[in-house]
Parts: sequence; structure tokens; C-alpha cells
Amino acid sequence: MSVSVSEFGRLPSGEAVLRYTITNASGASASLLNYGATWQTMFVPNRKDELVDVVLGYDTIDGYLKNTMYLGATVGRVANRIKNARFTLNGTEYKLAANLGTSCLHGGNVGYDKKIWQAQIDGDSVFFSLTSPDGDEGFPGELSVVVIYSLGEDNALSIRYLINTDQDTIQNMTNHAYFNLAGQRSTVLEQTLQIDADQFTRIDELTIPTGEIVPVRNTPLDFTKAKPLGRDINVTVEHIDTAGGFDHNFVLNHPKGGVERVATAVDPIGGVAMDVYTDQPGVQLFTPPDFSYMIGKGGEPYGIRPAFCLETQHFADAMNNPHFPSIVLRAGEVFSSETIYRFRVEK
Ligand code: G6D
Repeated sequence: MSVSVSEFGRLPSGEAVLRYTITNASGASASLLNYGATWQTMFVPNRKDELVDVVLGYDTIDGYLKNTMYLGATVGRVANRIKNARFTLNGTEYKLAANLGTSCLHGGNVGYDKKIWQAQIDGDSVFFSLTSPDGDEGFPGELSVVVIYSLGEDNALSIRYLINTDQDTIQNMTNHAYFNLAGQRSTVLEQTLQIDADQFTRIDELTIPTGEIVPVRNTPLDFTKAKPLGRDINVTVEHIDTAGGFDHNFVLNHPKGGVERVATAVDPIGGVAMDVYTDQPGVQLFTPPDFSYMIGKGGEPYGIRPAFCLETQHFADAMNNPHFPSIVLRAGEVFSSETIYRFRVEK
């Protein structure tokens, strides 16, 4: 196992953006940027023992400076939606940036994806740390965040979060990687997905949770058995049409609790498989309809149905749905969580 660091580019301010690449003994590797604590590449072997980069992104910092779809980014202080861009905590109402219609998305206008994080190599891991000041994007409390990326010899990429605050606040962080297990340019519609979730949180026509927790059974959101992503993606129920595809949070079953396997995706052609493990209560499945406007790695545009996201997290709009798992972090508490994306070859 080795970790190398190189200059990836420079911000308009002249500040250097550094790329950290963790490579294991079998040659699999993950590259991470200190800008947005971003997951930039993930090279893993396919059935022909060719190394395939299975996360979408950009070859230069310019792409990440215009990263309106958050490719690979660490998202915070609060990922996903907050309805009406406001919440109440301890009797005080906090107003946030309304950057998705009237809602707040992904931490507001300048979320953690747009910050330079302090980085430190430690063994086969890279530690990224950020201090988000009291009032940052309207959120109370100074939040101290450490995100630790580690790559194992088993081609598993672990992302651990350690978070604390000096005042009661809210937090819900995730990684917004876009996966294509066949590599950079193909549709993912034939790739299969299984999610260990018997329920999902229903959304409205604006993709905002209604507060209902609904069984997936007999709906297009039933991924309890593996099925191709394309099988039910063009239906007009559960706002899959108005959302442009899946853009839904799943209530993970978590039979044992703790960090456990919650989803599996497979590319049946190249043989790359990905098992997702997490201790988080939910996962957002997002299948963007069309990235043909986006010039990605290799200087080429991406295409139709180019990727899928499995963003492990708490449920969207939790503060306005008290029956959802809480995202409140009390002063002096430490929040810790781990998500693992383990890659293997399906024979
Ligand atoms: C769109 O609705 C989707 C979000 O879920 C996604 O995170 C974002 O694009 C990048 O707003």
C-alpha cells in the first residue's frame, strides 16, 4: 500500500489543490482531492483484469470549480433537502440559502464541497479536516469535521466521518460519488442494483419528502431483489418521471445494526461488482438522466443515464419530519459514521 501526493491544479486565488492517491498491492487505487474532500478516481479490476475507473469526475480543477452536480464531493453541513430552507432548533428558527427552488440543498450556496480541506496522510489513509464556523451558511455552531478515506487490500474504500460541535446544531454528511461500474462512458441501465430496504420516504413533485414512509413492495422502488437500473426507470409513479429518474431515499433495514451491507451493484458485462456497507439509516439513489452537456474525464462528454449515486446519509428534510432519525448534534457529542464501497469481480 502506498499514498502519493501531487499538485492537481490551482484555485483562482492561486491556492494549490492537491491530489492524494492510495494504491494497494494489487494495483487498485483511489484518488482524493483536498478541494471538497472529493473522491476523484477509483480504479478497480474487471473480469479481464483490466483496471476500470468507476467514478465519474474531471481531469482538471476547472471541472470541479463548476461542479454543479457535486461529482465525488463530500457534501455538508446538511446533505440533501431542507424544505423551505429553514429549520427550528431549541426554539430558534434558522434561515438558510434557498438554492433548490424554495429549499436548501447540499449545505447551501457554499457547502463543504467548495472548501479547501486540510489533508494529512496517515498510513494507508488520508485524513481531511475542516472547521465550519458558527453561522456558516446559516447553520449554528462551529462544526469540526474529519473525513478519513482508507483503501484496503480487498479493494474496499472506507469513508469515516468524525464530527463534533461547540453548540447544538444539525449535520447530515455524505459522499456524492457517481458510479459507472463499466467505466467512464456507457449507460448504467443494464447494471443491476439490490438495496436492503423494505421502505422508502415518498417525495412530492419537487422531490421534497412528504413525510410518508412507504413499503417498496409492488412499486418501482422495490430493489429488494437485484434488478437492472433501467427496468422501472421510465415509469410515471412516485414522481420518478418528474424527478428525471430515481432520486429517492431508502429506509435501510439494518437487520443487525452497525456497519453492514446495505446494497450491491453489478455490471453484468465487465463483471465489476460493488457492495455498499454503512451504519447510516438511509441511502439516496440518484440516477441523473443526461450528462451529455458535461465534459468529463478524457475531455469527452458523458451521456444518457451515465451513472448512479448511492449517497448514504440520514433522510432528507429530517428537521421538518420529527419521526425521521434525528440529525441534531448536541454540543460536546461526537458523531461517527462509516460507509464502505467494496469492489470485487463477479465471475
Ligand atoms: C439534483 O435532485 C438531485 C439531487 O438529489 C442531487 O444530489 C443533485 O442534483 C446533484 O438536484
